[in-house]
Amino acid sequence: MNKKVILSTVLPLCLLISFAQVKVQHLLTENSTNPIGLGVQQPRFTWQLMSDKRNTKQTAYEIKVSGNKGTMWKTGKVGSDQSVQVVYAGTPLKSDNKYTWTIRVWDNDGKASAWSETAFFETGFLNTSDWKAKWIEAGFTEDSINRPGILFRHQFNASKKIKSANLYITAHGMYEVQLNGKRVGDAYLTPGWTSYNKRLQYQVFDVTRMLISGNNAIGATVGNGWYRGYLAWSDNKNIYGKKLGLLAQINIVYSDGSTEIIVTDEKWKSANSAIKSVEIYNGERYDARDEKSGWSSAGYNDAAWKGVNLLSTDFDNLTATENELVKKHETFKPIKLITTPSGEKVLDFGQNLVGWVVVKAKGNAGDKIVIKHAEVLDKAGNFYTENLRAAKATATYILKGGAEEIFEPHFTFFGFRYIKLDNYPGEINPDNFTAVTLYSDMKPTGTFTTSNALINQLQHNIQWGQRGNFLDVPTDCPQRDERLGWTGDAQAFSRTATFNFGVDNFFSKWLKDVAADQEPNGSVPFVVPNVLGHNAGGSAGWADVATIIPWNMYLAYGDKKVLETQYPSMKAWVKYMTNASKNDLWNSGFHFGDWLFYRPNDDNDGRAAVTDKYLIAQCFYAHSVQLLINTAKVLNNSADEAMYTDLLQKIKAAFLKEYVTPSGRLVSGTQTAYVLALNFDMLPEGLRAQAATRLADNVKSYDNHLTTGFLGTPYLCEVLTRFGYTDVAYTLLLQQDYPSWLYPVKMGATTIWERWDGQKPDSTFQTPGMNSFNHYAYGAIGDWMYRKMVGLDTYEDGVGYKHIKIQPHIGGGFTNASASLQTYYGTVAAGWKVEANGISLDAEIPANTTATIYIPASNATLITEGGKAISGVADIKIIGTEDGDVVLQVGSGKYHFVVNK
Ligand code: RAM
Repeated sequence: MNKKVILSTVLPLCLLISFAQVKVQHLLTENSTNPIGLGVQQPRFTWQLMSDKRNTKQTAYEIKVSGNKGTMWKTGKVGSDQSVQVVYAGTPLKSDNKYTWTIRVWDNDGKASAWSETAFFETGFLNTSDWKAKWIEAGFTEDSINRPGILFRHQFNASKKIKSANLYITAHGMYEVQLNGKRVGDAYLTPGWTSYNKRLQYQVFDVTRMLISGNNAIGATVGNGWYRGYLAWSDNKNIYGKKLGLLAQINIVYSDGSTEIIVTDEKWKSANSAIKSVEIYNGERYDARDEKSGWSSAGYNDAAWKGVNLLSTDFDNLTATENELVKKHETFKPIKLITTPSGEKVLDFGQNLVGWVVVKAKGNAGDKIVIKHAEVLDKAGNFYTENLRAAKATATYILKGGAEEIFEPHFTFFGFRYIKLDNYPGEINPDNFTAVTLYSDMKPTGTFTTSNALINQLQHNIQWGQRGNFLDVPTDCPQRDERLGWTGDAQAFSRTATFNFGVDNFFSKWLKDVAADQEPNGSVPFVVPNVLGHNAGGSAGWADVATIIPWNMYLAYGDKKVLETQYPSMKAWVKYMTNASKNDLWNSGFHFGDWLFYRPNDDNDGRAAVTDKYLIAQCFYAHSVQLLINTAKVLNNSADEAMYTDLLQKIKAAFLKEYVTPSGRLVSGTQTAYVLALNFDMLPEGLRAQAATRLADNVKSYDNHLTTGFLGTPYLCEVLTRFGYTDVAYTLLLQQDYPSWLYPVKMGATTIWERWDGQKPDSTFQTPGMNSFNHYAYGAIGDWMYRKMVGLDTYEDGVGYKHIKIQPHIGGGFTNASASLQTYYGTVAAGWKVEANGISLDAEIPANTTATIYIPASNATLITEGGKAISGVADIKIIGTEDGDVVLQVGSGKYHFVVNK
């Protein structure tokens, strides 16, 4: 045999072998890649199987975890198909330690993969006694009017060669920290926002490479932040405390194995910073002339600095960081320099975003740059800030003069598309301005595109609403004097949120604050962290965040721990409603109701879609109880399951008696009333179809417009589709005038608005008292767009996309729609195209999952896959037909179906 022949036969064989073998990749610990500072004793491991072969499944796995003293956990071969969130059960972990792990799997052909690359995780402080540091505060009387940022510094000697060093740090206020003159890490607005008195997160940074053997210095700037800044209204400040403080500890391990700990203590120094004042709502005033050059480096002369005061406080509220920190993301250059009719100099960044502007400037000492922020221009084209209410949203920089200076603010953020420059020294060069976005560093997970440019813009706006308002906590809005964790908005948008970004850790963390701030009687606050007081809670549809988001996280991520952790909080909320009910009817207390529903200005003509608030309350009461039943089932708590099942029957019976006529008419004839009653199964089977018809008729009676507010909107199209009115859902989706999803798009929106008519057709604005142009609640339609329109969903019997459902709903005149989602198993994708002589459908199913696919076709003989009749494709199982669809069962792989007309 000549050489050529040998090569050509051997090569394909090698390729075949290497591709046929399953691989393990994308190792996650606690849903993150190589995290440090974990605060859990039992981290959860997730991995992905990669294989070019269809229908690849895991039948067994083996995990090895090692620490610096050897093996911590060896599972041996475990017969299991679980590849998501496998709980560590080895030797107890120690604080501030690094562990590595590796995994191999066996597939359904019984073949083993190679061992994966090793991943690692590091534990944080697992016991409060690990803290050796002391809380420090400024050693001088703070300026209580301007409340400038405060600097803390300390010089120390690291005597030997450094093997590793971790910085543990948190603050009363927001902090930024430097070591030897350099910023530590790339996180902003740390330590993030939690219910500080009960839960204050610390961060851990690996600073091994930032330290040197010899003299080092650490310096931190601390500003008001959420801790003691102005929040909510009526001069509400100092919510968590009056004084700024810092707690920091560097744990150093030297190459010779010895250790040293550097801590905040009485040896530190303090001084005022160049940040003259800084508030979340009002922005920052910074005077570069007061910068202290070299302040965070060794050798700096701090003789003029004051000492610090020690604060004796326990560490019980300290907790490791669970969510992704806020980081910088996209940047934007101005698309236009505008001189407005009233003569203002305005830069337009083309996108309503959240973050700040980095500005380059050269000038004389004392020159001032004043930057104001706005979301919109008014009808005349002038800079409009009335809707920011009391928030000054201004960044002021005073130059020190000389070389070019670069400014960006600290400890604040702005929601804006436009900036206005007042008295700018010299000519404005747009090149010197860069808008930088800031938001929690969630992984982007979803894509969604269609043949309709307006709908694609709507999706863009939904994603940007999420970017702007997932800033450590889910906020309602990012620009006015509010920016609070409104619970109703968060629950309404939570399912959609899971499609755009990975929000498992984001919500797990925030839900702990929901529980922490829950009142002893079970009432859940309007906003979390609660800054509105003990009585500001218990509203239907807001407080139900306690049950709805945990369940949504379980559905989207298969996260059972979030259910376990939140279960007491979920139960307490239901208990609250039960206690507030009489004869199983919850018809008392304050409720926001179907917030911002359709209410035209021409009052009293009967068109305002007012839904009885207690009818809404009863629906959400039932829904929360249903979610408890589901959760009790998942947690194998049959006693609770039985108890809540019994309760639910009573709640529904009371609903029927109070709000439904014998023929099935609801006392409120609104879209929201029918949507909630149908979505939460409040009506007996026999009354549902005609209720759905009433809903569809109602839509028609408003000339094919929606009239729903925050509570009805998320389920509107969902219910229409469920009861066979997808055509009506599409009509609503595609409606272009007020009220509709596309109306703001047509008005040039780049984010979702708080109100359907934030800006009216005549370009005037809704009341400035409440008119945000970046509010994600109405973006909840995204859920329907992914799950129903494209049809990419998970089954509840295989949550987290272990059992995928692909059921497209073709319509609305679209010629294509497709979506993809990064799940813990890998990429799930689906998409349909209307072709000249039929339709085509693509699906991508990751290894170790299965999918049920619904293909719109009257029978299986009309369908091909990869050019072959599906009956002849071994990997496809034909299950049957259902409502005009052929139903197929497949395993992992990529599939291209064609349905011929
Ligand atoms: C306003 C906001 C927020 C909403 C509350 C009830 O402050 O619109 O989104 O949840 O009211």
